[in-house]
Amino acid sequence: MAVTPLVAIVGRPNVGKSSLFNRLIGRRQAITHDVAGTTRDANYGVVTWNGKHLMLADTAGLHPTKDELELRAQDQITEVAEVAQLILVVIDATTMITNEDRQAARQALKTGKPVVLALNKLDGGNQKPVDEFVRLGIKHQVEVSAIHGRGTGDLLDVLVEAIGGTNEPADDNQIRLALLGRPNVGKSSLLNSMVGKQQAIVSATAGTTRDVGRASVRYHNQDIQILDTAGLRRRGKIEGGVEKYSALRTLAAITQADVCVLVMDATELSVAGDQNIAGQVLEAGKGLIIVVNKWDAVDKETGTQEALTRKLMHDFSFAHWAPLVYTSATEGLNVAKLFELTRQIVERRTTTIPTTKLNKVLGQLTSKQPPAGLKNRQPKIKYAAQTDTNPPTFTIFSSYADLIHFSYKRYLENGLREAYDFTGTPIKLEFRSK
Ligand SMILES: Nc1nc2c(ncn2[C@@H]2O[C@H](COP(=O)(O)OP(=O)(O)OP(=O)(O)O)[C@@H](O)[C@H]2O)c(=O)[nH]1
Ligand SMILES: [Mg+2]
Repeated sequence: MAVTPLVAIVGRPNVGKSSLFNRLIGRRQAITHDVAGTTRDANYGVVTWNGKHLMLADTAGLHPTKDELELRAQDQITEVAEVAQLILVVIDATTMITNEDRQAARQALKTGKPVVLALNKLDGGNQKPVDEFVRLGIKHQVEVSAIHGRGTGDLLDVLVEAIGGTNEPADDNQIRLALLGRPNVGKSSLLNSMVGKQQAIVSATAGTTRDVGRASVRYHNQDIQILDTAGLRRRGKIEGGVEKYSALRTLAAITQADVCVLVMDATELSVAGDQNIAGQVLEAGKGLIIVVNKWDAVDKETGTQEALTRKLMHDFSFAHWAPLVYTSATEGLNVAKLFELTRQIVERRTTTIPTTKLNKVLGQLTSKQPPAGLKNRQPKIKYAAQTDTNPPTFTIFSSYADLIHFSYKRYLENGLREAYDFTGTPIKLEFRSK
């Protein structure tokens, strides 16, 4: 239903990829949910431009450890070739073109995906002859300055245009459900169990799913396509490449999905990595179900499940609205439940709340607890309107909107969630000064 195209930002070191990424993501970066491990070095993010959503990924930055040497531009492209909808090659337009730039351009074009060239660092005067850039063979070229913000609007225009038709929602009325999670947690087994027949490759060794496996099922007159994501790819020598690859694959699966299932292994929980995946799902604005799989393999006493639920509610408090399901792929426990949850979540994500009703709820919330301000500057919330679905997005007009504190935004979100059932989906509140 809702595909968010993935734009991979590539280029040789020091051309300004991360600065450009930050500039394009803009304010959104700063207001990303405060989740441990997801904000600090979030190098993916959704930008909305003329009503289109794009997921941007700073490919070189996707690796979790800092001290790793950056991948060469060509290796970056190899990694993104299959999963990105568009490749944005960044070069430093104030220096001579290098061989690495040339190879990156050539290789990006070879993927057959749309390619856009950003001529960065053009903050005045020092540009090299244009011929040189033209010879790179990339049709779409945009001059930008990541530091000063010059040309970023033009760049976003070009990105949206170059992506073209692939930006439209796949018009096949299928719900897409992505199974995400670390290697070996049972994603493929869950898919098999959901489909009810053996279709994906399942194995006891980590990293056996070679590609995204897909299977479609029909549930209550609704087609649901299940996407299985590859686990860790064994690529031998480039250790960093392995991690990056799966991070990007996960991201790519998220951009294609309506609802994501974060699968965890009950016998081997790993909080940080899973929080990270959940953070990506939130940023992309997709639905989320948290699954604790292999529940059959856990020695259970009275209170085992309750205690684990409490722990996970705490670990995933930033996604407290996500349903938590205990499954066994091998025994079929609670597997069918995922279909019903998915259907409900998709329904909630497409709901539109009438403006009068919305403002009634908002009025109650603000009169019960008005936002705090400064001495002479008191934010006063005026009205709200739902401005988007998938995920439900609300624009709230207020005086001194920039003074409204994060905790107050959360208060409003929780209040809306109490009034309306948004279980399983993020909602977005956008504040505008008026
Ligand atoms: N006991 C138990 N074992 C399970 C369950 N689900 C999966 N397994 C086992 O866990 C192992 C890994 O399962 P896979 O389905 O291949 O895991 P995966 O997440 O797809 O792994 P990658 O594709 O490598 O990331 C296999 O040996 C499965 O039989 C479950 O619910 N209970
Ligand atoms: Mg698998």
